[in-house]
Amino acid sequence: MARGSAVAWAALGPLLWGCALGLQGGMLYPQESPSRECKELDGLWSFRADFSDNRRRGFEEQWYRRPLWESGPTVDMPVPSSFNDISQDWRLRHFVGWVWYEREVILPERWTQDLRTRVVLRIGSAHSYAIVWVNGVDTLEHEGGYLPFEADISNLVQVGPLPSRLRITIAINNTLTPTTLPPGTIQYLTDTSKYPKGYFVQNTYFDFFNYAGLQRSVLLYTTPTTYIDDITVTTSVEQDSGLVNYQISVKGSNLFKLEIRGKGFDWPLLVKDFNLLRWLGANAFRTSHYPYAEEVMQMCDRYGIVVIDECPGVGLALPQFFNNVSLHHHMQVMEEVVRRDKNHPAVVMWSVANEPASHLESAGYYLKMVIAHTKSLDPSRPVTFVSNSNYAADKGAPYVDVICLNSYYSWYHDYGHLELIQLQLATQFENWYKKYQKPIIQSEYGAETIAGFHQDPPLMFTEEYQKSLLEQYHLGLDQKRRKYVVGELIWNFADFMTEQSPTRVLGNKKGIFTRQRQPKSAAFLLRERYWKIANETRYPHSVAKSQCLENSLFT
Ligand code: BDP
Repeated sequence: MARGSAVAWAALGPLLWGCALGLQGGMLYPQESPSRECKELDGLWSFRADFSDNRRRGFEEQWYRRPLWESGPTVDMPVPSSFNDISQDWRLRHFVGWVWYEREVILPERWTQDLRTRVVLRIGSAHSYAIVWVNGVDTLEHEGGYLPFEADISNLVQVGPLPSRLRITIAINNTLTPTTLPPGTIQYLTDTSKYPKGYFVQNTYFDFFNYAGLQRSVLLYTTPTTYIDDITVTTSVEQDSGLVNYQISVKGSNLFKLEIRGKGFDWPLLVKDFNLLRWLGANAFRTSHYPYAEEVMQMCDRYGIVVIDECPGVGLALPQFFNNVSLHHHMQVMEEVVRRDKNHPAVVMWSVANEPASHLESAGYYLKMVIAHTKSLDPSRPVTFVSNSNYAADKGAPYVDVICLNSYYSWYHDYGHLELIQLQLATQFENWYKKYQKPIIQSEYGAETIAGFHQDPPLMFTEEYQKSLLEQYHLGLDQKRRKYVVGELIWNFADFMTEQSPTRVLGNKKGIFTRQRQPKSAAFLLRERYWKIANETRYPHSVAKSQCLENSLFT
């Protein structure tokens, strides 16, 4: 949509890296500058869920053509937030289908009159399929939640004398299908003795609640008509000098409100979480199981937290999810992830999936292709996916740089038998290392724990059990840490909401902090451990550190 077709690449530094071949255009984080103004559209939007049987009434009646209130009742919906947790209407919590958001904005006169100004509408994320209209004009469509998308809307706002009032309508569909990321299926329940006619449910194959809506900020910003579209920063070392290279593409000549925001972006929560990471002495996390908000990545850069940046490739559990349409979409999503996050020094590795059914032949091919594509987009960073398959059966592991493993010894089996953990963990590491000779990260381990439940000797679900289970894991991890195990990531930082099931008590409770960010006993154990390790490896030339990196890709 950019006006002016000239695209100039200004290379301002030696280009050591011919990357970004597959990246179409930039997705820079909007920042105010002498030549850019921003107008945040966070706050109250008008909202309506389309409860009609086929969920398509909004399109049939063209709700986008007129103010939303004219076609029926609307409710207030805060942005950013997930629509599921806001209303007392239970139907909204589990709603599957199209929801409609609308907001009117008054633009500064200069934006509408100055033809040397570009006006861009940017949506931080809309889960999961979105169509955007500006003043009733179909402007933009985007598939996939968790990543930003934008459109130059100058030609819609600069149309003669003062149409300074702008109506933005966004229809969002949260239905997960076999070709979305994450995938899902819709199941119609046809037994009329049990279910009303047309009754359906959304099946998912991952362990978090499928919150949806405008969960990150929406904003308008301006650039001059000649503007920087993209920046790519790469680093290298020449003799004893560190080099920072950059390539610029120019175009054109408080209190927690958890429960009520779903996973809507929240600054106080973000700052609290980083304070907790610092308190813990933690230095890394994985964006399980989708890219986090850009503000999170910026905080990681600032706080020195390294990140395994994971795309929404979660729930790839069924054979039919490994098809060509999904593969193509998955590659496109990786392009969007790399395009958005490539310049964050915090990102140390890309993860293309979590626990795919990687024992399948079709999954092997699929993962090979997605990993190769990601490497072609960014040859400078290692690529992985997170496996919970058996080492002998996994078909994707040959293609990763680092093996990432999830295991739940003495939790999902051998209930209560904490004494088995060290043996089972050692077997896991030895098998994988013998087969692949690659560095290994324990990317998940943990136990469900309800804060305030106590029992000694420990029983499952108590704080004592979580603590003891982690202790056993740590003994096993310490055996390999100085050899080839290069990282350990607890599951999970904090409790989180999931779908309802007999194994989940108001969500997943494997957090070492509650959802309100209060520590369980295990948080103190981890704090001691992380700081101890940090102090051991503080000096770059210490024996501990060089041993730790032995055989790793990073030497
Ligand atoms: C792992 C999944 C994660 C779940 C976790 C659990 O990667 O999403 O939340 O198990 O069961 O398999 O707690």
